[in-house]
Amino acid sequence: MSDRHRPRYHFMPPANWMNDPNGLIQWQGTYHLFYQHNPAAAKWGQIHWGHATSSDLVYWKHEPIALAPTPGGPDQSGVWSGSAVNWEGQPTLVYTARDGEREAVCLALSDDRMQDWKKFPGNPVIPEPPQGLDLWGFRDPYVWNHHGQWMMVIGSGFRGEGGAVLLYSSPNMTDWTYLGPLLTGDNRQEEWAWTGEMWECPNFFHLTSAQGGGWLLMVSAMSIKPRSSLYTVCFTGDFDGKRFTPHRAARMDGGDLYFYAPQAFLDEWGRRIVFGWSREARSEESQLAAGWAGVMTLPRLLELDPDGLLLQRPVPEVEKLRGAAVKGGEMLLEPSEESVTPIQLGNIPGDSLEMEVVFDRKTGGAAEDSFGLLVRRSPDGEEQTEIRIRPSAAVLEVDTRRSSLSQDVDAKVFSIPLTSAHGDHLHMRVFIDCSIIEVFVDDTAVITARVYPSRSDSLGAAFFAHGSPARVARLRAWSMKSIYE
Ligand code: DQQ
Repeated sequence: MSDRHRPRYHFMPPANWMNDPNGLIQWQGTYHLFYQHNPAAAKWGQIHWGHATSSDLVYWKHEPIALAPTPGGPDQSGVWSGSAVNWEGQPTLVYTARDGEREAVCLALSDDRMQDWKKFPGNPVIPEPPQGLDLWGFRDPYVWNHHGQWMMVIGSGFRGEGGAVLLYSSPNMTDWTYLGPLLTGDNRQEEWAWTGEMWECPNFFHLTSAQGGGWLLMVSAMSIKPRSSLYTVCFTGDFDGKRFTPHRAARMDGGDLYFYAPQAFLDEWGRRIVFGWSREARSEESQLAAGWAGVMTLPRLLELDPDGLLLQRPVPEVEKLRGAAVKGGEMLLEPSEESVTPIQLGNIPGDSLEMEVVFDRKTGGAAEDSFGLLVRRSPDGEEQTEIRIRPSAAVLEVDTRRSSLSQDVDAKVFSIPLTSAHGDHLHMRVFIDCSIIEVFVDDTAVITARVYPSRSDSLGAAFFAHGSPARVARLRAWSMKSIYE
């Protein structure tokens, strides 16, 4: 395929539209990734569940479409997001059935091969939201087994109040009892981030750590008017079997709506792994012309550090894609507004690589001081994407305002706090795959961004420092193999 912006080592369907990851599960060793899919066009529409399998979370095999809307059925307008569980030894999908504006919870079952899904004859298992509540939305069931009892969280919002996650339980997977809201947002608070009016795609799970761990609630916060996806919010706290008491809340990815509707699952090794959906940042017209839209992020391993801070890093399997490598030693970056320090990438293509850079950690300084990396850079710097650290504000930023000369793209400065300040060094990993860039700093600050350079020579990389000197302790870069060849 000749489309320069089409990623080569991130999961995508063969063609057309993809949004949320769904039904993530490892079954008898095989990873299954389902996803929201419009097989008819590269735009959102009549949503099906696409399906792919993998033995290593890196290389994927496309499988037949798993679920399609049934004419006249409760899902006739779309098979929306949901999760997968092992229900008495049988692979079971728990999904949102859309009929017009109505949303209900349905099940689909298969044998171990997961090639032929049958909708449960007793569908819908939850036909409507609880009575007497004034809600925005009722969708995206996420199910787990809690001490022998089935539990489910559903995304919603209380009108005039804020987003909400509704908690249900069931002894048998088919009869569900509403237990009350697991957590409700407050649409007036903006102390650290506004959490919108509705919460989509809740995920709720315990993350174990050496210190015992904690419960995590991930929600995709949405504004109703204007209708827009905001970002994924992650709460960490305690769960007593009925109520969740959050102690900490943070945006999970500074790329905001470009890392949305993530789903986490536990693999057979006990690892909690999350995939997010990265939507396109170019016009619908360009997406239709390209014939594809939507990319899965790299699978990320979730862990808690000793202070209860969420750690996110790509699963180690991703390293098998590394090819040609370059290394660089210590380097002092003199501050300059005009000149940059080019990075010699040799044979490594500047649009398909991983970079690992260790910088000396800096704190404080003047407000305008910054340092970092320029990637997808044309030789004259006309196009470039700036990945910068601003020590005074203690933030990581990805600036896409000069990423493309095209006016067709959403370009802005993405920002996320640097929450971990341990040690003398700051550890940055950058994954570039054509139009998707994922930046991880100290495994705690993450930004996913989309870029569409218009120049075919926007393939360079360089270091920069503004305001005061910075120091690179070490650099390594690898070309990344395509998963599609
Ligand atoms: N996408 C699905 C919904 C979900 C939203 C529809 C989040 O189930 O709430 O495609 O992106």
